Amino acid sequence: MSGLTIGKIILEEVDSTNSYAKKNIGKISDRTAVIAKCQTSGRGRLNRSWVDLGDGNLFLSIVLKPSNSYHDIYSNLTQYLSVVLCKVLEEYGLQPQIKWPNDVLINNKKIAGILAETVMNANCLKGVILGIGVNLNSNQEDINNIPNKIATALNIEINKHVNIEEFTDKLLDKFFENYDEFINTGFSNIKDDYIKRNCFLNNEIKVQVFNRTEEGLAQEINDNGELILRNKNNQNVTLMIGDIL
Ligand code: BT5
Repeated sequence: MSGLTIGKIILEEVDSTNSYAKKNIGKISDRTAVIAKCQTSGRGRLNRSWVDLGDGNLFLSIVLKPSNSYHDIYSNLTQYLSVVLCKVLEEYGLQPQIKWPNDVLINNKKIAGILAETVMNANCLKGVILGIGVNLNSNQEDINNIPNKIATALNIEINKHVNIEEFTDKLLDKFFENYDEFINTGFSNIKDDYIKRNCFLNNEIKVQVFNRTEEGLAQEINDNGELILRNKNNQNVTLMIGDIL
């Protein structure tokens, strides 16, 4: 059953579902899913790109309009979506893991990417665009050609073609099942679910934060979803964003 309150815009081809949602934010209502069958210029964070692996892969942007002003917990929506995605992948018999802040991995290989963008007009929040790409159906050769990343796709992991509509509906239903509760309570609402799937805590790690690198023991995820590193000077460093290397 697909979520009854979710509007859907389905596009044959687009540059990027996030860019489309951004351009049309005034016309798209709250809780709308923009889905493209083909994406020609998919975007990752920091100007990186997201590779379209052909038919049967998911390119989705969820448009949300939770209030007229920005609240810090909206930045945790990417972590919320990573937990939702893990729960859906678990229904396929897999054991996904989360690499802070929101990479979802299967056996250490990246299966999905999440990109959140906010659209503001002066101090007024026009919307939050939560973009997600999930590799659902690919061949190993195309996966191997993804630059700078060891990746995988769901069909490779379960050895079976994946029905994209079924997967999309599962993801959207699960997302909206607890969305209102999450918006009202914030990261603490999913903290346990997030931590139990993590693959980085208690490890010595390096984190790229723009052009600097922080190094230390990944000690904790706090109630805001931030990563606390204990560095070699025994100081705690709190990170909001970054890439674990
Ligand atoms: C992300 O960025 O992982 C966020 C990607 C979000 C894509 C969705 S698709 C729908 C919506 N519309 C958009 O335009 N974007 C969103 P980041 O953490 O910066 O990772 C990007 C890196 O992941 C790239 O530099 C590659 O190394 C790798 N990558 C690219 N395509 C991939 C793929 N299909 N599968 C796995 N890894 C990939």
